[in-house]
Amino acid sequence: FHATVLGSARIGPNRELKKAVESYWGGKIDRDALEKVAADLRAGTWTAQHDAGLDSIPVNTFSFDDHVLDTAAMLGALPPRVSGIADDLDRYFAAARGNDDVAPLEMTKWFDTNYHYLVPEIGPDTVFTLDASKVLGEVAEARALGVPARPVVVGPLTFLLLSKSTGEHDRLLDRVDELVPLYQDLLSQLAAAGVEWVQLDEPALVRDLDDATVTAVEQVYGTLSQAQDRPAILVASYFGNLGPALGALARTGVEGIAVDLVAGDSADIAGLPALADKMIVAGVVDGRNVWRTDLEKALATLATLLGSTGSVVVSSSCSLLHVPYTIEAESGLDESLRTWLAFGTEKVTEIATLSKALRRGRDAVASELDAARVAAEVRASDPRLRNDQVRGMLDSIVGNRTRTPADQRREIQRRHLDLPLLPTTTIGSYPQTTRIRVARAALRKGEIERAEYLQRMRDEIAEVVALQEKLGIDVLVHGEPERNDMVQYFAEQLDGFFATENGWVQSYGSRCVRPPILYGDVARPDAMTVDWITYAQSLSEKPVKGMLTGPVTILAWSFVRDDQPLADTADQIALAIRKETVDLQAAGVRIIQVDEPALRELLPLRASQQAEYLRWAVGAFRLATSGVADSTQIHTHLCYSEFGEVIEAIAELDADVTSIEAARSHMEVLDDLNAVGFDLGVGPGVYDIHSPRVPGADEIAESLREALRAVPAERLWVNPDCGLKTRSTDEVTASLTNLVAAAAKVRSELDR
Ligand code: THG
Ligand code: ZN
Repeated sequence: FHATVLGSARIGPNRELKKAVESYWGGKIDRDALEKVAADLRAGTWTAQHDAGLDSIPVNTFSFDDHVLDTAAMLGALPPRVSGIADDLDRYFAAARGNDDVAPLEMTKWFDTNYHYLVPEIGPDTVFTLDASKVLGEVAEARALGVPARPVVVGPLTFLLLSKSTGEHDRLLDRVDELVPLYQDLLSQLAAAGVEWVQLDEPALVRDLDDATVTAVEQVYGTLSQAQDRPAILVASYFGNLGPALGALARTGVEGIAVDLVAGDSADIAGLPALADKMIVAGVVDGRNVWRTDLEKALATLATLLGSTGSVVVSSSCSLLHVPYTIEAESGLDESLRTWLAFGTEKVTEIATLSKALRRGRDAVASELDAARVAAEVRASDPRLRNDQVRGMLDSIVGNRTRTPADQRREIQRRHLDLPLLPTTTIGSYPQTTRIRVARAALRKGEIERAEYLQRMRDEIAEVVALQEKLGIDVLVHGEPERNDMVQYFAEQLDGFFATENGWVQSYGSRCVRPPILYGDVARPDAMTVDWITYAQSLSEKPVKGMLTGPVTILAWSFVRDDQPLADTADQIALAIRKETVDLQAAGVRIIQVDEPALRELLPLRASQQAEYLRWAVGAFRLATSGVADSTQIHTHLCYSEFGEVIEAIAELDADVTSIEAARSHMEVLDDLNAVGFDLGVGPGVYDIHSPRVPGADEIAESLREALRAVPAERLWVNPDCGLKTRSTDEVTASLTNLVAAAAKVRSELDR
């Protein structure tokens, strides 16, 4: 084949799958209705790609929830705790989201993307068995539609490398011998169904691999490719270069290898004679960002491959799971910006164009090449890409990323703030009540005036402040009723961003996000949060925290311009945040929190690139937070544990107080922080907000006593482990009552 993508979005152009799945969970539609929505979405995706000119269409990239969970289900590796559930779909959703009786699988980030997968649990009792019904079903469905289907399955190595061991032995790769016969069986069933090509996804191979893993690559694919009775095998890598795994794969009998030429490059490929008889699926169209492809550059890249490989297929760099469906759904886009972008549908067209150019010559696509070139020129010369004031300002303060030493700040802030030992606080958001959602919807539909909306949000703030006063919390927040998604909230107020209307991307399960598009120099025309915070502060004598999102998180949760280094863009956002901190301080705000929940998320997959990332990421945070006086206390909040590789960077952020998710990791993180000499304020989350369970005061007190064994009382803060947005007001009131009581109890035990 000549033109393909590695996978497709599945949530639906108008989030049809999200709506259907949630209706099914709520008992509003039955399974047949859900299956119908799913089949229609698949058919729509496949036939559109086929009609646009792709000649091999990925199937089985659809999922009711997550493709890694689908793989676990295919391999008989759902956790034992759901095995008693008779209905297969109920069992599947129980593994994904839990129910009254069972906890769900853990969720974690899919490499360095914004998608989250479910982590299969594999223990000594796991007996792998093959159930190929889902993939065979999709193959048959595609066949019936006349679509040239190429089933996609997560490969055995990536499956094991992404799973979690629940037994003593944690090197799951040692169990790959149990999976190989199942994959052989799968291959023969696919061959029997008439499948010509199968794609086995092995993105885990672009990470740093030890020698034993590289050997396993060669053994596993050597064995699989020796089978007589099988389709041709395409091993798909994405999100970076294969490195030593490329040579290992080249030495096996697999027929094709997909390489990411956007996140990675073609340097390794040219030097490998063993690739001369392989099909290379060249990912030249970026599957995870939204910019229109430079077709000339892509053609040049493809040309370098032509001489050194058996054949070249034009493809996306990864699945289109990570980009919205189509720019056609954006009516508010200005006409110039529109021509710079390519979402899923447009990327498929680009791939078809490139493939045509490769086979029939450039003249066959002259007008497409022209249009792409003009769009690139228009983009490059757009005045919005450069804001000289911002650039000048950055040049003048760029070295300015340090504050007075932390111990001196601590003393100044102690006098300025006059807080008790073990101060209590919350992370920022309070429950997004129905009232808030109703008001937001009414504003959007034009049913209420902006002034009315603002008044309703102020009423919410007043209520949240009153609640915190009543509970006896020491450092208050305004509750963030005016923010829906924090990144979107700031993007809407900053120059250089465009917020889409319908640019939904699956984040996990039925949950989606609409990442803003960061296309030009970032500037802050006006204060963004000062009115809300000063209003909240006017209602209390206690300090109310200013609440901002940090530069790295804004980057991580946006589609970011690709025409300058990320580090430069991070600094521009940092400058905007820095101005906001200065304005907040001038308005009388004494504590400012700059959240960086995504600090860990952008960490490069290869260790060799991590230090450089952390250098600029920490630098951007410090640029954002070093513009205030010593007396202004800077807080930060980090989510999603797994701090391992970034623990030193957390210390280097130099925030006066850091709140972290620790309710579930049993304070281990405090020991880790001590190990790197962290000596600033810290609030290890003392209860898990992701669960509806209300923790008892004794239980919280015990957590605090445990924390005090690692951290002196002068540095310990008391807070939940994350924002309270998703909880009910009743749960929050009960939990915080216990949190305040626990802090008081432990305070009274302190010997002073
Ligand atoms: N904002 C953005 N990206 C994120 C997060 C975020 N990525 C990582 C993490 N947080 C993902 N978590 C969530 C949590 C909840 C939802 C989505 C991602 C969610 N979405 C609503 C839904 O799908 O129903 C839609 C919300 C909306 O209307 O905007 O609940 O916090 N950018
Ligand atoms: Zn959090």
